[in-house]
Amino acid sequence: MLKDQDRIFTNIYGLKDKSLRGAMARGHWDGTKQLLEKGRDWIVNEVKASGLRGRGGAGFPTGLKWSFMPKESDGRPHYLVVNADESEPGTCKDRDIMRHDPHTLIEGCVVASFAMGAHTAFIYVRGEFIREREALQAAIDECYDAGLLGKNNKLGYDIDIVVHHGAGAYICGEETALLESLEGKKGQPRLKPPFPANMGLYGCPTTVNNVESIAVTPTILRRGAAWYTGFGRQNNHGTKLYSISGHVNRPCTVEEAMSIPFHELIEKHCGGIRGGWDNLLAVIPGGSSVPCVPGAQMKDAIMDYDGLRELGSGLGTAAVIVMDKSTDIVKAIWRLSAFYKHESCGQCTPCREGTGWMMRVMERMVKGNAQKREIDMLFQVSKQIEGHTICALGDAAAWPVQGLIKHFRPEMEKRIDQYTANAMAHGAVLEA
Ligand code: L3W
Ligand code: SF4
Repeated sequence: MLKDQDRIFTNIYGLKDKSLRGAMARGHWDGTKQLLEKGRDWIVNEVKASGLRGRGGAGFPTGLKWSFMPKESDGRPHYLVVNADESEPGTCKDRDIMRHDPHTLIEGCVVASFAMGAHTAFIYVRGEFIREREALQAAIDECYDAGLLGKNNKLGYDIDIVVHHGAGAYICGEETALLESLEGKKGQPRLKPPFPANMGLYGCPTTVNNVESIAVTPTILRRGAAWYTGFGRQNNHGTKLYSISGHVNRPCTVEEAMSIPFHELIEKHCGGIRGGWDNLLAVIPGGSSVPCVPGAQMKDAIMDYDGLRELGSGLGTAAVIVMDKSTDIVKAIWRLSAFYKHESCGQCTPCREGTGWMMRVMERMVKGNAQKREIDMLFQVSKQIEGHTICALGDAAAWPVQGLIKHFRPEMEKRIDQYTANAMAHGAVLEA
């Protein structure tokens, strides 16, 4: 288990003073100027060496992403954009950072902006996050008052931080849709390439990072890349905020080491599975966009990118949704299908049409009002969505359905048999 002194987030539950004074007393904003004096290259290289991977779901190496930003200015300003549009079902970690430990994010914005030559950082906050925005803005105002932000500040690097409030669309968490929205347009994803590092906000070099990715960087730089790589396995280093919800005895968000065994995570922080481990049906280990894993396989799972990929799923945002045997798993996945259908921006046909199609078939699967061959058809349709869309929402809609069919096909077939038997008992004439 991670020791308290190794935790980066020292106020994730909001029990301590979250003001600038409180944050400083807990070690934040310590020697920030000295970190900047070490230079852009040192910062980027240290973040690369730490092995930090993007905490928003894709796990792209953060230092590498920073290194994509042009070193020399061609006259266009550079921007840092923080993706605080946390909307992935099950995910509630960035919310806690902004609400209770906002100075980790603000200091991270300074360090990251400096490393990439940006003088303005935008934080795009999810529309529903009113208290988070207020806490963040209050903390930013404190920093302006204390001379840590703005022009001619004490740190010797001019930097402004602008909080932008979204309007409540999941798709605006996709980085290019977020940029469109920030520019005042409809939040629809752009084709990539060009990637934001070349052509981002207002056509300028831009890096988009998740809240947690940015918030951890000052501590990594203070303690050193070697300290960070001391946690987790090769390619899966660091500490991580896990949001654990569903059928555990004590749902929580907790910072733990990467690669912690699932069993340990649940026992130590959540008081175990409701009704005991034999009552575990399935887990969605990384937010709703990754496939579910049957409980029997999850018992020995390692909670990192590779460990969960080997189980056919993913770490995603590390939002761990636990389902016990009281769960109607077909209905649970149908609910996700409905979510993705609702959130599809409608820009590309496989996603716009496919998500609705999947949702409607899943609706019938919940009742069993279907034919068994439709299970294969459903799988084929999901395969035609996966990889054929502009953004990852199409994949995200397809994977939960694929996971259901792969692991719970007998449950789907049982329902169809029951529905058919009931219908025949009532004299229905069924289609061939
Ligand atoms: C320059 C290249 N940059 C990749 C950058 C790219 C992006 C990052 C990752 O989706 C996933 C999605 C959700 N040159 C580059 C390059 N980049 N190649 O690296 O890119 P990518 O395409 O792998 O992923 P993405 O489009 O950012 C993110 C999944 O996360 N997810 C949850 C999302 C929801 C939240 C939330 O609510 N907070 O994060 C969960 O699994 O489905 O697969 O920056 O530009 N050659
Ligand atoms: Fe929009 Fe879906 Fe296409 Fe993404 S995949 S651009 S959400 S229609």
